[in-house]
Amino acid sequence: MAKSVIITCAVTGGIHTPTMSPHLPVSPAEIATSAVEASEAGAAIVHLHARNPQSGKPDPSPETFMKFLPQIKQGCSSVMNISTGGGLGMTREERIRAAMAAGPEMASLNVGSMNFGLFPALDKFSEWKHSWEPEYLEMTRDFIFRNTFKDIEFILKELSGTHGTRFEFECYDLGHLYNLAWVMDQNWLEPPFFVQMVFGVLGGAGAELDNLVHMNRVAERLFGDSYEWSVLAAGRNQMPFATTAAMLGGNLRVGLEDSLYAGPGRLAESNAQQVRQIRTIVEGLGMQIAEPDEARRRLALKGGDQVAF
Ligand code: KMH
Ligand code: ZN
Repeated sequence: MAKSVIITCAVTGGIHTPTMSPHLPVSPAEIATSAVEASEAGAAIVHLHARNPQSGKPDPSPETFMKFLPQIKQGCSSVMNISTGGGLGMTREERIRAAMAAGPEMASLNVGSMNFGLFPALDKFSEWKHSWEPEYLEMTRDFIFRNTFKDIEFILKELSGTHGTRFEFECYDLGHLYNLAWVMDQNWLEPPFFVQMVFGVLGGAGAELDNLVHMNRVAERLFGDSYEWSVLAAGRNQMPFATTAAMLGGNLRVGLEDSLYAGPGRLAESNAQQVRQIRTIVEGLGMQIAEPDEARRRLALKGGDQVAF
């Protein structure tokens, strides 16, 4: 029987800005509600960032995270995954603060430096809710998303050493898979490794099917049976790539962090809507989705009762 599909939902992220959609969760209450709804819809993992409740700007402070982490824990049993990518422009120390305070089961870990261009979105809007939004997007024209080998080692050792946190290793291009193979060779962590392949970010691999097939083949060669893989694609490629990942035997990620849409020109009204959409497709193809405890078992996570919140 085919393995079930682990759905991750990335609830708000640090890429989209409030002007882009009225449905983007911003306040701690909105983030908590949206995460719990996504869980009820079928997300075994919720990937979490925080935002300043007034401005909607990505916010690394543990105080803001702590306004929604306990609520989500109370409201559902999904695995809570705290981003260490944070918002573009945050320092390495800022990026890791919330996860260090919360000791989650899982945290994201970006395994390569890259350009990360959000500036094309500037052309789509002429008015902004907050002045930081166009500045943030413009800044990415000259921005490097820094994830050096030293950064990777620092985040990995701090979080796994202190809390036994495990990782969603985000790979935006072929070279990142080789960076991750180097990480594996250091024997800092026991397998399995959860590899999130990312497509369609300007600066990383484009959302084209042969890129997915090739990265998948290389991952298989590099990681053998030591990994679980998942796919996300930004924007309009989100659902097609998630569907393809499931059909190829992988796992998938949806959520408003990666795409604000539910169809061409149609904004998604919630994270749960996107989860329901992909769940319907997956189940329609004759596959099952994974419950949170199955995801915990397959990814060797420490358990939802072992966190510091
Ligand atoms: N939005 C993804 C492409 C992180 O949180 O560590 C990037 C991401 C990074 O998820
Ligand atoms: Zn993220």
